[in-house]
Amino acid sequence: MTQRGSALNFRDFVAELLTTGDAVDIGKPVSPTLEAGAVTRRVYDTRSPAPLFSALTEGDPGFRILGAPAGLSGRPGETYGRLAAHFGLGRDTTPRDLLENLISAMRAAPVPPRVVPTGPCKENVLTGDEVDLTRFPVPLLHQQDGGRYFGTYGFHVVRTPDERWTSWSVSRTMLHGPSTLVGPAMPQQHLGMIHRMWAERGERTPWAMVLGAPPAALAAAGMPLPAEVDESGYVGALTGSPVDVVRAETNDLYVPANSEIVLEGYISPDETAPEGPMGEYHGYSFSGSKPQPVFHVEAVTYRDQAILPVCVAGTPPEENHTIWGTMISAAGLELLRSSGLPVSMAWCSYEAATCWIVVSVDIQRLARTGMTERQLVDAVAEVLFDSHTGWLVPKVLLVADDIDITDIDQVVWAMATRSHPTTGRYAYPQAPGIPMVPYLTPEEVRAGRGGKEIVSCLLPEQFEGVTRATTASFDNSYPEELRRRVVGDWAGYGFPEAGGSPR
Ligand SMILES: Cc1cc2nc3c(=O)[nH]c(=O)nc-3n(C[C@H](O)[C@H](O)[C@H](O)COP(=O)(O)O)c2cc1C
Ligand SMILES: [Mn+2]
Repeated sequence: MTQRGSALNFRDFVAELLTTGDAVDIGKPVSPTLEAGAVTRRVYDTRSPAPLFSALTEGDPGFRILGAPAGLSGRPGETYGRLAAHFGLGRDTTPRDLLENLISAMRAAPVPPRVVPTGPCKENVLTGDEVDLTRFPVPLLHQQDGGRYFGTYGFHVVRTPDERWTSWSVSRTMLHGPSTLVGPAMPQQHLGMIHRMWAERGERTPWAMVLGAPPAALAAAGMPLPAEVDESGYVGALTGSPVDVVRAETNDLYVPANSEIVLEGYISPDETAPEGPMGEYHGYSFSGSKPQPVFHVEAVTYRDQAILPVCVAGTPPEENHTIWGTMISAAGLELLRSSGLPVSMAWCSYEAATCWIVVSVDIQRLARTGMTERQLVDAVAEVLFDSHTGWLVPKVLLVADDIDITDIDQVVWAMATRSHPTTGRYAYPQAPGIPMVPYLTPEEVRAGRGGKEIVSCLLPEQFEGVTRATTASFDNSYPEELRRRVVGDWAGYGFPEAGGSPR
């Protein structure tokens, strides 16, 4: 029996989305060449249910694609429902509940995976000459892309040569040949770190890539946990049960037993090939390809009727914002809080395409520290910008915690009305950061530094724990009794019921 439930079984996750109406089984023939990508892009934009493409016009019959696996939902009160299903949480889960859940698992003891003899991912096994990745419906996602992308929502499995540390991490892979893929393995990311350890010995990196993985495992593989931490143990702590894993056919790595598709083989120590361009998480597609490592596939195993999950990266909200951004928010919040700073919440606004993180500050606690703005900002920079997590996000916004930072309208209001243009912006040109940020100069990209800033939206008196003005709003400008009457009698005034979500 394989383990079940939406967090630990991708097939159950898809079934749950279909049952709750948050996925649509599309029986109409759809082409993996641009059409599945176009439908998925429009699904993100319209917050529609996830598309399950069941009748693809290319690839061997039977294979399916799930688009927008963590897109947002347009149903009132269920915005984060698909995301929450990755963790087995209810459809009404709030961002704060998501983060607290992720953080408690960071603090808990890891629960290592459990090795089982076999599992559904072994229903079909192709090795050697039988390996032909073009039998799968590998989609062309945007017309600007330099190739078809197999791995947009899967994770790499690699282990250090001394077997001390096994990393699960999400990073894209493009189809290169019938049995080869090509994709980035940045040296700051754990995939690149471990690949380098093998390459320095002149050896191939034993490798596997898992697609249609247990959703909680995919999310953890997109989370900047510290180096030397096995994501598998974190998933066990997060879900409360060890992940069932099976040994790969051709190397000594272990993969979740009920995964939809498993590719196994090795990363060449020195061979590269052009990869990209691809529409990316920041919302742009730049022209030109870059040389990246080549992944050789020596065996493919897959479930019957396998489902390939696909993220069509680009303007928000897609999985680079909803999954990556949320996992960064949790890791960042845990770092800031455990450093002792007066921080109550952190959130990568999906609308900012994982290019900023908003941090809310408890101004009462801030006042007790006696810190100046400069001191607070430098302390936040030291904690975040020096970390594996902070490397990923170039901008930090500081706001008082009267602002609900998961509400972009409130963040915009705070930025416009509270941030001083001459004293409120602090640049950190020496801080290292991800070179993919669109506004970086070629010199900054080469140096791997620059373009990082902290914007303070804290008012001067908030450093004394005081807010000079009260908010002129429905919540704050009327007696409670009147507010209750107005809400209660809304239809009586002649308005349609509910009338949107009041803040
Ligand atoms: C849908 C999605 C796509 C991603 N694509 C990439 C990618 O192509 N390259 C990359 O370095 N990180 C990518 N990431 C982010 C990494 O998975 C993330 O930074 C993670 O922390 C990396 O694992 P590591 O911390 O073990 O190195 C992606 C994340 C998600 C959720
Ligand atoms: Mn890692």
